[in-house]
Parts: sequence; C-alpha cells; structure tokens
Amino acid sequence: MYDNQERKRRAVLVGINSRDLDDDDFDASLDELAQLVDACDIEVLTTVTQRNPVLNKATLMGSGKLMELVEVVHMMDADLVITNEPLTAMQIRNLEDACKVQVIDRTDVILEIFAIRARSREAKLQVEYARLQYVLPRLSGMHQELGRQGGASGSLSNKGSGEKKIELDRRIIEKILSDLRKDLEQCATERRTQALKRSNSGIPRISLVGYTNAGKSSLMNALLRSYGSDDKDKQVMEGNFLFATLDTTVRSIQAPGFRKMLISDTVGFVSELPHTLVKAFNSTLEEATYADLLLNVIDYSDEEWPKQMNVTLSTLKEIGAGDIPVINVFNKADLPRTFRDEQAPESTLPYVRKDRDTVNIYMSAKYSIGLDKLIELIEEVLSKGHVQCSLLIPYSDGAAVNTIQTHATVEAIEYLPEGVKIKATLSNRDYGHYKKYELKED
Ligand SMILES: Nc1nc2c(ncn2[C@@H]2O[C@H](COP(=O)(O)OP(=O)(O)OP(=O)(O)O)[C@@H](O)[C@H]2O)c(=O)[nH]1
Ligand SMILES: [Mg+2]
Repeated sequence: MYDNQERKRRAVLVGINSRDLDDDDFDASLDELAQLVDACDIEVLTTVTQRNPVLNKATLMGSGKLMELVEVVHMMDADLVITNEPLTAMQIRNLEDACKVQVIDRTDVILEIFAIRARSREAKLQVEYARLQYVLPRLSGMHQELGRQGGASGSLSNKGSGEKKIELDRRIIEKILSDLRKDLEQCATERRTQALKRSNSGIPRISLVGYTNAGKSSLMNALLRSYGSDDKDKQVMEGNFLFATLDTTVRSIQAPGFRKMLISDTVGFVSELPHTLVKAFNSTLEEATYADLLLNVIDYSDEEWPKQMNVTLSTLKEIGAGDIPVINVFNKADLPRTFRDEQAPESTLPYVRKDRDTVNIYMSAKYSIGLDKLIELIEEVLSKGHVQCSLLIPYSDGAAVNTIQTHATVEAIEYLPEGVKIKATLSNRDYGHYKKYELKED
C-alpha cells in the first residue's frame, strides 16, 4: 500500500498522435496510458495533447507545444513528465532541460510496473534484463550526442570524458546482461523440464491467456474454488490494475464427471508490449505454447475488446502458440455494455455461440456464472480426436482404472463380478493402451 509519509509522484502526461489514429482510438490509447501510470502508483495531473503533430527529432513536440508543457509542469508542480511516444536519449535530455523534471516514456512505465510486481526469481531477472536492454541503445544515443560535443570537429579520436564514461557504463551493462542471460537460461531449462514432466503425465493442460486485466486470475480462482482444493493459499492474486500477474502458476482442477486438468495463469498482454519485455518474458509466456487448449479471456465490458483480442492473437502467434485450439471467454459479461455488438448474447448468462471456426462463451468469472458450461466446452474441444468407448477392466489391472479416471472423462462406472466396466472418452494415446479391454457389444 502507498505510504502517506512520502508524497505520491505526480505526472503530466504527453499524448502525441503520431500514428494518425482517429480521435476515439487516440483517446483510448491515452486512457490506457493513464491506467498504466496509475498502476505505478503515480498520480496523473493532466494530459497535454498534440493531435496533428510533425514529430520533432529533438524535442518530440513543436516549440509551441513544448512551451505549453513547461508552463503546465511548473503551474501544477509536477514531478514527472510521461510521454506516450518512445523517447530517444536526445529527446529525454532536451525535454528534461526544458521542463526541469524527470521525463520518461510509456515503455519505462511498463518496465516499472513489472519491476514493482515481479515476485519470483525468474520474473525479477527477466525485468532486470528488459530494463537494461532498454537502457543500452539510449546510452549509445547519448554517446553520439556527447561525441559531437566532445570533439568540435566531430573526430572520433577526440573523446570527451562523458563519452568515455558512457563506454564504460556500456561495457558494465553488457557484462551484467550476459550474466543475466545465463541465469535466465538456467531458469528456462528448469521450467522446460517441469513442463515436460507435465506433458508426459497425460493430463491435459489449459492456459489462460489474454489482455491484462481481462480477468484471467479471477477465472483461475473461480475454477479453483469450484473444482480445486479449498486451500486459500492456492488462490492466485487478482486485482483491478494492469499487470497484477507476472509469474506463472499451474494448478490442477477436476470437475465431477470430468477428467483432471492442469490450468495455468500467466502474465497478460498489452498493445505495443515493449519488445524487450516480450523477449525477456519469453520463457514465462512459453507456458502457453505447451498447452493443449487456450482460454482467451476477453474483458467484454471494455469497448476496446476487439483490438485487445487482436493484440492477444498476434502475441500468441509471435510466441509460437498460434495453432493451439482456443475457446474465447467473453468475461465480465455481467457488466452493462455501452457499445453495440451484433452478436451480443441474450440477457441470460452463460451464453454459448459456436461458429464454424470459433467457440465462444459469455460468462462472469467474478460471479462464477458459466463455469460448468465452460468445463463442458473445454471437454468438447479437448475430446476432438478422442474416442468414446466401453471397457471391461479386470480387477488385476487396478492401475488402468486409476489412469482412466484421471486422464479421461468417465461417463459411467460399474463394479461387476468380472471387472470394472467403464464408459469413457479416451485420448487416442490412452485408447491405444486400453483397447484390449474394449467391450464390443456396447
Ligand atoms: N464485473 C466483473 N469484474 C471482473 C470479472 N472478472 C474479473 N473482474 C475484475 O477485473 C479485475 C482484473 O481481474 P484479474 O483477474 O486480476 O485480471 P487478469 O486478467 O488476471 O489481469 P493481469 O494479471 O493484470 O493480466 C479485478 O478487479 C476483478 O475483480 C467479471 O466477470 N465481472
Ligand atoms: Mg492476473
């Protein structure tokens, strides 16, 4: 929690519409920036915008806009300026000179959130790696700047002392980065070994993916409350701020009459997730690539959901999880919608809509509406390529009964004098193992 003794940092945001976004999109991107800043526990004082800019290499904005910014910063006694556009080293220096306060960009904000939230050793290493990687090219930006100052003729041999210091910093950072890379590789190897163990267990793996704040952790907790252990410690953290989750958590659930499943919750996505972060978090995100099925959790109360969904789909492709079957979970469908949607659900939840290529469910993780329906859909998708059969397993092969009960969906089970009669849906692999017990007359 925020400590009142210390003054909360106060920022002026700068929104430059450099990408020719229409007004609504531009406003939405600034809203998201404000939410990111809020997640860093920084107060947003106001936003200075420039809607039709010619990007200025030295100061990002034109001189008139810069004068306005300086005045606002001064009047509102801000501690910080935050821009939506990525800044070069030169722009930072010039803006800081003009505004007399620290100047950072959206990527810095995301990196700071990640640094605050990282809990596990791996997440901390990943954040550190991403931060240093973001700093490096900016050092070389400064390097060029100072180089020009150091030697009036621009001669490379005439190095200023600032430039030497930067070179030294650069070498130190490169050394730290290489050490971090080794540590991260070690973590990734451990993670892969665990993932392999899980995949050999034959228990299907389901990954929760989606835009940050969509409700992935809430859905995980709801599933755990209904179908997992009662142990409170096993709940994952959920919260109404961006990037509540950074670490991967895997838990098992089993709904009555269904097989056991492993569910994993992990870091959410955001548009223009800094590339250094995607790279640094690759092994965490990798969890999704091992899944048999992805639940793409969408915040259906947010008008921006189609764009957010596209971000999720393209991030999944980028990490190599683009071909895994998906169920779209339109979450927060309990909240009133302020936008038109041709395919809006009927008033009663849960509502399932299947198209030729997609399976969609409208539900609410927070109020546990639609969990049983979701489990049915999961089962249905997982069962594609599965075989429904009746088996008579002799009492001598108790292990087979156990395996089937954990791996497969058991529709009926009967204890007969000659053995255990089970009607179940088996994966092709398990069917191969146990078809010797198949009862043909069923
Ligand atoms: N009204 C409503 N709110 C929900 C629902 N599901 C989640 N929320 C709220 O949405 C916020 C974000 O939920 P989380 O579960 O932390 O979201 P997340 O996707 O795990 O977010 P990150 O970990 O930050 O990526 C919390 O305040 C939840 O209480 C829902 O079905 N309905
Ligand atoms: Mg979460």
